[in-house]
Amino acid sequence: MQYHFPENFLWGIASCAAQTEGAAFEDGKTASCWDVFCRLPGSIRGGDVMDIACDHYHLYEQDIAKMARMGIKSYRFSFSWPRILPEGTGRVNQAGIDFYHRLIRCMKSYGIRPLANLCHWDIPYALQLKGGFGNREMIRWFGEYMDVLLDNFGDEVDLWCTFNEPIGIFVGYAKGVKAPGLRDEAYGRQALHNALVCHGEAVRRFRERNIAGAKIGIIVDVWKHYPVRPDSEEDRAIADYYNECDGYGMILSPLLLGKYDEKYLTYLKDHDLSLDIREGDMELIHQPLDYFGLNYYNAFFEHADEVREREELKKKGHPQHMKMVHHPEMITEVLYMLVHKYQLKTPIIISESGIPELDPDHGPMEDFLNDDWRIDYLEKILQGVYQGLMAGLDIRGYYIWTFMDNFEWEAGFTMRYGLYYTDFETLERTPKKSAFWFHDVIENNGFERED
Ligand code: IFM
Repeated sequence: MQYHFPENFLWGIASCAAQTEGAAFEDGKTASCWDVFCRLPGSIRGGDVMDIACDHYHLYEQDIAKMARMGIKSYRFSFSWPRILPEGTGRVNQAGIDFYHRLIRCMKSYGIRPLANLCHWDIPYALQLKGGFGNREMIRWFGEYMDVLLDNFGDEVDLWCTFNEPIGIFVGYAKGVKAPGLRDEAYGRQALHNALVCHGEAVRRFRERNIAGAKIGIIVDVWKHYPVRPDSEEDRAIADYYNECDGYGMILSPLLLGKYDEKYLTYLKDHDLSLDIREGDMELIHQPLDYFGLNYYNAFFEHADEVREREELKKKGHPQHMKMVHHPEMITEVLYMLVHKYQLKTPIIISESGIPELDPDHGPMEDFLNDDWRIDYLEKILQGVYQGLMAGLDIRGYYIWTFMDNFEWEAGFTMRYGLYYTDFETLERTPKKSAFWFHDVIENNGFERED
């Protein structure tokens, strides 16, 4: 069957400053919360740090040239807040501004459209010391950061995004496995609420400028949990918990419906937790978006017995408890959920999808280049996107995570998501089979597949 995508479909690549740029302490950039978190013993597999990462800061020209050869139409990158505002607020670092000018101009010289993301978790450590997203002052600081970006790049970038995956903030403050490494559930839930208000404040300031043609949205990852046995109350309750109280529901309900879900509110009450929600917060969060970015990786099917077993293993210190079963096809159901349950009316961009290969022992490059299994997975996701399009959903683009293997947060350099293989010693990038595949998909504006 032929999968042919709409004209002007935005084929893109997504990345993130902290995971790729390196130059962590160069040209006036100060530490981000992640630079510090990496240095906490035991926080990152193998003790890796992101100081050099892929050195995209210096090698961006060759990276963008490679993207251009692949035919990429849009490059989703993020600004490093501590590179722009080393103290988080106040003093602007001109060298940081200059770098992003060079980066954006380079993309545009190849006709690649920038999609600029404000926050991909790496806030300035200076602000982390003041509580980070746990501190409501963050709303003002975030707004100021938005203003600095609009002052400098408002006429160069027409596609903006406030946050990538705000859930990462909850995980970092409540569960400790991401920066800043705190394990305080109440604080984590409040930090997430505050981050959503930051999003709203940034959108408000963006609207004030009335920049002709410029669009703003937010990117949310949806890992949906389903009951294995839909008639089992236990399985349903587990799936509900993960969706509404530990996952996307905590973000999509306020963002798209203007209120927290009843199940979440009940959970908070039952666990003696409460959120500090101030007057105007919900309106600020629930502002019209120009597009919605969906990151889709996988879905989970929950069986109460397996969950109990998993929890037991976790208690005994075996965190690698989840058997990874892949469900690329479930993206269509998630798209329908956005439109039906969350009443999404704006265009949708699939802002990330990808699949990693583990490399804990740093095996030879040749083992990673023939990634047919990645191509199979990405095609299945695209089949799901296509089904959504055929059902009339307004899907405007599809971005792959990611251009080159990079620093995969708590997994350090042991998880390879790239279409290009990165040799982290020499920093050489080598295309995998999937890079050629994506080139062909873009060139043909689709692909052909039998099943
Ligand atoms: O690497 C991350 C990215 O930063 C956010 N989305 C998921 C990716 C893969 O885990």
